[in-house]
Amino acid sequence: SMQCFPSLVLALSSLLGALALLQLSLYLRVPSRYGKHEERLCRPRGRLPARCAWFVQELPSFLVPALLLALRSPPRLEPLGCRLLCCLFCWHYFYRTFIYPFFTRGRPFPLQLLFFGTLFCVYNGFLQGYYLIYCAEYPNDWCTDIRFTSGLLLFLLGMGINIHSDLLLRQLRKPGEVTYKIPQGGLFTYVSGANYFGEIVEWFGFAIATWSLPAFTFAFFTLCCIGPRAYHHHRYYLKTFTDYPKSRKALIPFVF
Ligand code: NDX
Repeated sequence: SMQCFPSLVLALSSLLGALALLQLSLYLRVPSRYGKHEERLCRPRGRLPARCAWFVQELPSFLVPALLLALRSPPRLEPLGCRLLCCLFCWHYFYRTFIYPFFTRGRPFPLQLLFFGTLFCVYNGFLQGYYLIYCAEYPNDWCTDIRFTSGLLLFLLGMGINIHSDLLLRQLRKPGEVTYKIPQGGLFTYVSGANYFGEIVEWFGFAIATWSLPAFTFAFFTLCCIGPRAYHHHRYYLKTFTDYPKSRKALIPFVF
């Protein structure tokens, strides 16, 4: 049966960190090519409807840790912190897999990115789940530790912002429509990438609550992945809409 190999956790986390840096260097200058940044003419490749694509891509991030949790033998009942944290991760990806895709009105998603996205979700789902279920050790009163409580609060706040902002984006379109409009309301009043801001707050909250290398590395990866995307969305809006609100920032309210 499986056991904890700390060097495996270290190796997988390091590779994730390296991928984050690679991503930052790739996507600071040019955006990742899906959604409003896809270059139609240059890439006549296959695409999958957004619903299928997001479902397939995100499913492993739910399934892998959920299976690890369910199949661990003997079942790990103590400490409560581990199971709670693993459930938080699964909860996010339950939303992202089973709820988000069924309501999205996004454009078809490029197959090539779908392939890498799915691989990424298997990898990260395994790393976070394996660490929490086989390696993490918390004192029995971790649930009352300031890191756990403040991290959990940030996680819930970020998740709320993320889900609400995704809802606002969806309501910009009628079913079947694929045009872009100026997002309004909620945190979009302050930033172009309100959904990304929420997601980043969420994963840094998770990192603080778990106080672990894999979770901090994943939060950093998220920042390097969707941070540049928020910046490119912002530039796209400024270029496309002459009446775009002047005071709105790219990612962080009032700052950047
Ligand atoms: N999926 C995380 N890297 C990613 C898919 C792409 O969950 O090769 C990471 C995730 C993957 C990426 C994933 C990992 C890295 C990959 C990358 C592709 C390349 C990259 C694999 C897995 C890679 C290396 C080199 C390291 C291997 O038509 P449309 O689709 O544009 O419509 C949009 C609509 N919308 C509007 N509608 C009307 N008017 C407007 N103005 C509109 N603006 C947008 O709203 C969409 O239907 C919807 C949302 O669009 P957008 O662009 O704001 O968000 P999107 O990027 O699609 O993300 C959706 C949600 C969001 O909540 C975000 O926070 C979360 O997913 N997310 C996304 C990406 C990664 C991630 C979270 C994370 O890292 N935690």
